[in-house]
Amino acid sequence: MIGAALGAASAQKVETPVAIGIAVAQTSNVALFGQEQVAGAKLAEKLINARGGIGGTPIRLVYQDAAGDENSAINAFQNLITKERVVGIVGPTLSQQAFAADPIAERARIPVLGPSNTAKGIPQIGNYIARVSAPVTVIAPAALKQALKIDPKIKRVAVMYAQNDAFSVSETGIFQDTIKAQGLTVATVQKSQTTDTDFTTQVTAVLNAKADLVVISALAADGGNIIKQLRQLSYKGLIVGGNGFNTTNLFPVCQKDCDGLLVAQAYSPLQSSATNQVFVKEYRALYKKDPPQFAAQAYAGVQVFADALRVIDRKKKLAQWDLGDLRTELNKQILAGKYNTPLGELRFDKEGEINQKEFFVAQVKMKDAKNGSFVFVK
Ligand code: ILE
Repeated sequence: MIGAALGAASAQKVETPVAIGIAVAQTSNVALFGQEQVAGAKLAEKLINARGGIGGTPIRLVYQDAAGDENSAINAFQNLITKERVVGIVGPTLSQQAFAADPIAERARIPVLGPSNTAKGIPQIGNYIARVSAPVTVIAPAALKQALKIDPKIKRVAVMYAQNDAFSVSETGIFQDTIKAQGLTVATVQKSQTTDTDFTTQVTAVLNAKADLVVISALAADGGNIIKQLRQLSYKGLIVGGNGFNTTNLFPVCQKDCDGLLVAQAYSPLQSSATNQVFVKEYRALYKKDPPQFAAQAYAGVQVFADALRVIDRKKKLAQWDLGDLRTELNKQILAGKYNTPLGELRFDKEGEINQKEFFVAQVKMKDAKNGSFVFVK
């Protein structure tokens, strides 16, 4: 069996407990999101196993740090596929990483559920790639429309985005289309890098453009600094942040200047389904806080794998499957099923794109310099 670790998946039986790979950012700036994903995945493993796992067989999550760059994500995927022989992978954290790592899984025929990849084109990477994270096309417009509700006099919108990040590029495209479709003017478009820390040039251009709304597509560390520097240089209007701003880990970065930020949400602890209310209660009991979107999505990713595996297991016990055959069957079953998750009822289209019904918008309310919360306004 030692040699089998290097051999083709097709000659291997499925091991129990059933291994599911989690390849998210546990280090780097991207861990600002990844931490929440690990928290969500851990709770899923705990609850699924407490309820009997897959027809009596427990699941076992295998973590590989995908960090914040493409190579780390590729290595994490390769380890999970060949060494850990997982049945499927939840990951990576960034779309930028998914475009590099997902093709590895596609070639090895391992189902992947993107837990937070929201750029356009992710499910189209391959037949084995689906996602539980609603794309920019459906989420991004919500926060912008909320800003217009709060301040109907908004006319001139400044757009900022991280040009070295696939998701940010994708999201800003949707934001800019929505701005125009709402009859507003794009007053300026400012580009930065996710690794930048000084945004004086861009912020100065935004102020010169006399914008009455700023819309930013970036990740949490750079994005938080952009907000801080906008306020330091006296920008007074509303700010809409994209999906990269959807974590309380942003608060220590922009501190009191995070106050008032609008961010669309693919998840709300207030969503009333029984499944979500149990999830919220268990999350609070374990972590002493409300579940954030990235935790809920990672939880949903693990849950979808478990629910689909359960259907397969009822036809033929998982331990009797050939690993390669099971991965293919699992991929088919994921796309065929319907799932009651904390995100609400989910299905996938035939390409693996998520079909989710409810979206929300929250506004940041800071209590003091470092602590605050997302207050749901829609
Ligand atoms: N949604 C983004 C992406 O697809 C980030 C994920 C914010 C954490 O890359």
